[in-house]
Amino acid sequence: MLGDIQLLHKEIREGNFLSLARGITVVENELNGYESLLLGLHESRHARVIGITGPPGAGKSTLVNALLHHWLKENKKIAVIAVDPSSPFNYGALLGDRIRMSEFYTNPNIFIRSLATRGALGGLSAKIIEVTDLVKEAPFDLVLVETVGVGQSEVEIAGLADCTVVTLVPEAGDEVQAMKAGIMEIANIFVVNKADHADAEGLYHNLRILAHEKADGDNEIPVVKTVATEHNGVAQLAAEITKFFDGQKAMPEKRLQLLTEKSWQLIQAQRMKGINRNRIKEQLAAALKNEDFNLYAFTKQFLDQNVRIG
Ligand SMILES: Nc1nc2c(ncn2[C@@H]2O[C@H](COP(=O)(O)OP(=O)(O)OP(=O)(O)O)[C@@H](O)[C@H]2O)c(=O)[nH]1
Ligand SMILES: [Mg+2]
Repeated sequence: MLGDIQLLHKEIREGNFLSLARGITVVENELNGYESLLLGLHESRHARVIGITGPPGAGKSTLVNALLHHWLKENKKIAVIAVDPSSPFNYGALLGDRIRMSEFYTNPNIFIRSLATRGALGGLSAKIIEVTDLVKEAPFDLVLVETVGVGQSEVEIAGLADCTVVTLVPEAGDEVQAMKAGIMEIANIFVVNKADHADAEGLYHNLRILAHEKADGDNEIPVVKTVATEHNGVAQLAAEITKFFDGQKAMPEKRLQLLTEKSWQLIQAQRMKGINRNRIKEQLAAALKNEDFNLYAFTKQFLDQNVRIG
């Protein structure tokens, strides 16, 4: 088995897409060899990871599609990891993504993979981290990770990506409000997509003011207007991403911060392994039959029996 994993790893490093797809399945489902595959990864070999986040329907996939067109002209090799929205509400949009992206499925420079979300606490981020790290092992220039951002998940994507692009749209009025509550901290670049809509200018203006207020010396978060469907503003967005990466070269602090965040997520996932609400409920139902039931004693016992230490 170990030999198989070594071969798989070698093929992934050589850029074999089929092997990469298999490797992701191994990691995603924690199949045999999952741990040794991850333990063999080379941290130093990396493609840059760009997180594209924002509310449902903001045009993230359309934007990714337009960026792919742009970067393909520069001969870049790119991977896209689309983190599936878990709610059935988004299913139509997801199908739309597939159709829109299908033109790239046979392109030898583009690798696209969807990742299903997990319900368990910590499960989602740890899996995205693991899969992204595996994808980085293949010879890509850029890895794009699209996630629907609703509150906490945006913060999580920022812990994963070298550059976080927060995509907003004019129609949702309370977004700037939400940003004040923390999204501001995680955005490296703001996109005002659907700039063809009438009130885009207002959102753009407000974001510029916010970015200016939060500016750290000359480092003001750029705000880019796009019409993703028309590919308008996409070259400018790509240029801002490149500029951001160029500015990051001299910042080892950011790398340390990212690795700390990733390690924290992985530790959390490890510690929560085998723990889920159903299991707690089952054991609780049994324990409640005992007349001197005590929640704290129950919890302590549950932890003793279920948490893998070390
Ligand atoms: N008018 C206009 N429509 C756009 C623009 N960008 C995207 N759209 C449309 O907005 C809808 C949603 O676009 P998606 O790219 O699927 O949005 P998303 O953020 O990936 O959506 P989820 O993944 O479901 O969160 C689609 O119908 C797009 O055609 C734009 O710049 N202008
Ligand atoms: Mg999408």
